[in-house]
Amino acid sequence: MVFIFDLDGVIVFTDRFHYLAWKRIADEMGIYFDEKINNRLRGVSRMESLAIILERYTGKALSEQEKTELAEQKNAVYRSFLEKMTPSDVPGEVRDTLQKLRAGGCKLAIGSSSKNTKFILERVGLADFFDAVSDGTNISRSKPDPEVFLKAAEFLREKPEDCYVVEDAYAGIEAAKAGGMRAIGIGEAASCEKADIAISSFSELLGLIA
Ligand code: B16
Ligand code: MG
Repeated sequence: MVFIFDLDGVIVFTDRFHYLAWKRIADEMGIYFDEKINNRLRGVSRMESLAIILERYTGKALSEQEKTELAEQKNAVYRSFLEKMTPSDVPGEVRDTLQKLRAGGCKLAIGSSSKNTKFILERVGLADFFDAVSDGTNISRSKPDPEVFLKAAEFLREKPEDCYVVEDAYAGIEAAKAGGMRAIGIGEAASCEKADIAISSFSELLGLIA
């Protein structure tokens, strides 16, 4: 079987760091931001995330240059959290399951919107683990567009219809379906009605290869 994993919210829980970094920027600008709004940022690109946060901004109009600077400031704060990550930031259940899927002959790839994907994989000791990595650096359209997953399938030389995508974001489930793949929802996305399969814990994936 072929699995393409989303990164943030599936393999590692960097969603907390995204929240804290955006919260700092929002607070500095006097913009209301909470964890419910943060859920809308799952799987969406950095600039689209900023646009969602700015929906509640009431100050003077911002130029594209100012928006880019805000996104860079957020990324600097976010990177300061990432620098502290270690292999222990991958839950034991996730690491064990990945190893068992690999031992069971599955092909495993990453499909993440993040431009920080390779840095995160290095920090947690998974830089050489996956058969392919498709991320925010090789796409021009973010989830719910299927580009990131189609690229992962291409890197693996597999047909989209043979791939299972594991996602925590509604945008990611939509992307998988738009790409003609099977979508497995976990976390927030377990309640997404477009998901083909819902799982409540990562190790349930082993049931699919049994
Ligand atoms: P970056 P995923 C996504 O990762 C995050 O869920 C989303 O919140 C973030 O805005 C996006 O990556 C871009 O991240 O700023 O690091 O390029 O869930 O697709 O693995
Ligand atoms: Mg995610």
